[in-house]
Amino acid sequence: LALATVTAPPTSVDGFVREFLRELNFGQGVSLQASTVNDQYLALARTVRHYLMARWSETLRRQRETQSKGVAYLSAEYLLGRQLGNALLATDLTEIVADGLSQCGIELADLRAQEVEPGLGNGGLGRLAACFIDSLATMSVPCIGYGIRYEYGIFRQTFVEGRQVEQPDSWLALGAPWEFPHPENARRISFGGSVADHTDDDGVVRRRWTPAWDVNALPYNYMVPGYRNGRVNTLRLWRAQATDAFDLKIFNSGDYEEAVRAQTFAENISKVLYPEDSTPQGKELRLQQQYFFVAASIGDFIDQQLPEDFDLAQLPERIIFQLNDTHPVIGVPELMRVLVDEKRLEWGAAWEITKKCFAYTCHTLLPEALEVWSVDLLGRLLPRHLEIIYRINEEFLAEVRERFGDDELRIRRMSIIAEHPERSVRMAYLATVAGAKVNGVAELHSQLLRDKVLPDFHEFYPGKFTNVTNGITPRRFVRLANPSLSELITDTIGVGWLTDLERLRGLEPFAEDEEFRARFRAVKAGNKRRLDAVLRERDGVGVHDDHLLDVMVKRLHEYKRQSLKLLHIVTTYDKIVSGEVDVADVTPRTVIFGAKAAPGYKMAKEIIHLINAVGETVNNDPRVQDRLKVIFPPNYNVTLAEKVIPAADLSEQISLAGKEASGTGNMKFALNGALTIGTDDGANVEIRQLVGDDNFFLFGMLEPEVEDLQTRGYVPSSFYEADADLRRAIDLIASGAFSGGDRATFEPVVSNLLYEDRFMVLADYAAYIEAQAAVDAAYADTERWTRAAILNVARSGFFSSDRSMRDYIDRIWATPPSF
Ligand code: 26Q
Repeated sequence: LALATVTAPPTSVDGFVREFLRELNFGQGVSLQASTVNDQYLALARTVRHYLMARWSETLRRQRETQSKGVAYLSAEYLLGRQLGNALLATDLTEIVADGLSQCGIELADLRAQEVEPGLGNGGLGRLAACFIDSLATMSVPCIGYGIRYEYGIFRQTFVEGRQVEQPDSWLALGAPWEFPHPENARRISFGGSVADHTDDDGVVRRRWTPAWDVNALPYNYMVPGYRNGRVNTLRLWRAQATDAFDLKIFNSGDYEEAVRAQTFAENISKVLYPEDSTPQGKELRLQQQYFFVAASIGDFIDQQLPEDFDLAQLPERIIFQLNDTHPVIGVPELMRVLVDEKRLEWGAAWEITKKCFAYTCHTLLPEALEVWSVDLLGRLLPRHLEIIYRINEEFLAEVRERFGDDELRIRRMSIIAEHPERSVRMAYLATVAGAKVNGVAELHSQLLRDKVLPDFHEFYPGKFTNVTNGITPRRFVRLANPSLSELITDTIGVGWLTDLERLRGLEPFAEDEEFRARFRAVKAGNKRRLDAVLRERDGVGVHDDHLLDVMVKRLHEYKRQSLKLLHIVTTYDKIVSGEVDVADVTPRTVIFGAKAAPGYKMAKEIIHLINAVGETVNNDPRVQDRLKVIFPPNYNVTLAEKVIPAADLSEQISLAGKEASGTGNMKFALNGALTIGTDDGANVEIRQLVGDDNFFLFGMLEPEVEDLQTRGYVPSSFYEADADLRRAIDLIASGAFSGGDRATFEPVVSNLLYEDRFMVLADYAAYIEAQAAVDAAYADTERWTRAAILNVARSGFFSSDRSMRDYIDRIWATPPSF
């Protein structure tokens, strides 16, 4: 009977201590006295797992029993952040564990600090996936996340003489206590070879794919605990392993070296996360990764999660595959292949099913970020899939012709196959044709998607397009990251807000309460001191708690315009050292940057170098008297975000209007009581609408103005000529003031701004400087600033990813019968 259900260990301090020591002794094989911090961390993680186990098996049992419709989230990235704190929060075990550990002479904080975060994503898109699966678990929605178990996640960033140097992220090196390998569910994934007609045993001639090589896909499961609701969903990540065929070669060919090389080749597929997050190169290994995880996931869902006698015509009633950008779109021809070639459905029937099973989320507006695969490469790696894509395209274009006649220009524009500069497959078009729905990630983005990126498709399928504005999980980014603000909130409006974030509205009246404002400021000051301690320990530099803390953390990209922030710093510095302003009149500010550049993105790396160089000069110039500081902690990641964001006063969201699809950092800052200085871009638009113009520093061109300037012809140097402050800032950089007098060092950055400036930094400079002056003025009025900060928190409940998930359910997933 005890075996019929999984039970959890007793929820008491004693019960916990017994379980923890058992794990230490029998799991790690050490005594408490002899154990290292890592032993203790691993034992604790496994102990916490035990508490989640019963809920997990119960969740799986219920899912098997009810067979209700669920979501399979397909994402090449999950930027999860540390697991321990979140698991303790979800199970409400934090206090018991802290008490139990302290009885053993251990600080919980030290063990939490031992965890290496799984950095299996680049930035916004990967973190969004992590927030979404958290929300779905918390809302008790059946969801399985599918992705890749990269052996190396996003690189570890260091600086050598101010320049970025990348190091491998060995996140598995000290043990992986959160994962559950399931070799019994391994799948074989094939590649290459050829396709030919073949008469099957039923006498029907079908296309048959004879692949050239294959790999094993080994699943690793991770728990996705809902917040105190007894539910634990699953994240299933695939690891590539050589198949026996490779091993056999060792014996048969006698060429041992070649056989081992082949083995390494197979295992390379899940070796490392591609660190580019917007200008993808058409690398073959990347396409292998995509097909590898998507084919494994779709096969797994059909074979493992459905009953054996399942009627595949009912598939859309059981599952929706949500495509996180185009990275998993090869799943569309894969499902067609499975249904037609393996399950022997008619093409038409298979297409009807497939069209209902996928939905596509687009995360970009940059044309160079839209994924395409050369027909040549795709045909070599996945010949059958290429045929299927061609047929999908043929039938689609026939429909277009039927509607619009032989409008050849339109046909060429809409074809899934591009002819120039190279014949290639447009993955976003394939996703749009196959998806039941297509969504953008913020109102403005969805509008631009309809009007600028996919206008022909919007005309053809008007009902297909929708918006779901992104969100963030308040469990991690408010409760875990900002415990003192959370306590203040709960003290003021009671419990319940963590799973119903609109309740933060209840804080609005307290913006007028002087005592509440004082407490709110004390929270912010405390968070600054905490950040100061973290940064001192980490990098040996601190932050002043009487400074305005001005933060720009996000991937380094020209369109995000870190260089605009830099020009503001250089201008302020220039005004101090030239004596134009009295240093005593300068609002004391510390600017924090956090940003990784894709290793092959030259200009981004130059900008990183320049930020470090400006920091070095400004921070050490006695004339500045410590009233302007620039710090750039290396290796910004989820763990550091959780410390930086709660301490921030000012959130920098300064992308060129129309370029940032949504942004999600912007939401995290607002919910932690920072004010935003931002352009009318992405979700900034919605943040400003909600928090109010008085509580948001808007600047810069609007998207139509950007378009307009682009068509009129943008000449950056004309802005340089016309603005004395701008000229001085750029000249100062060009003069070598930040490079020991060497004018060559930053010449590429300077030239780029003056003669190219794709993202119109110079055009928005004056407006930005003016908005920053307004920030200084507002910050001087402490009570007014605090009021605005409180209103930012109170009015940002909309940005909970729980709300995003409700919107996905209502607008995309809820084809009845549903959740
Ligand atoms: C594709 C092919 C080959 C190699 C790399 C890639 C690749 C990888 C990652 C392309 C794009 C990404 C990531 C994109 C991303 O993070 N986009 C961001 O998504 C956020 C969540 O929706 C938005 O808030 C941001 O505005 C958007 O930039």
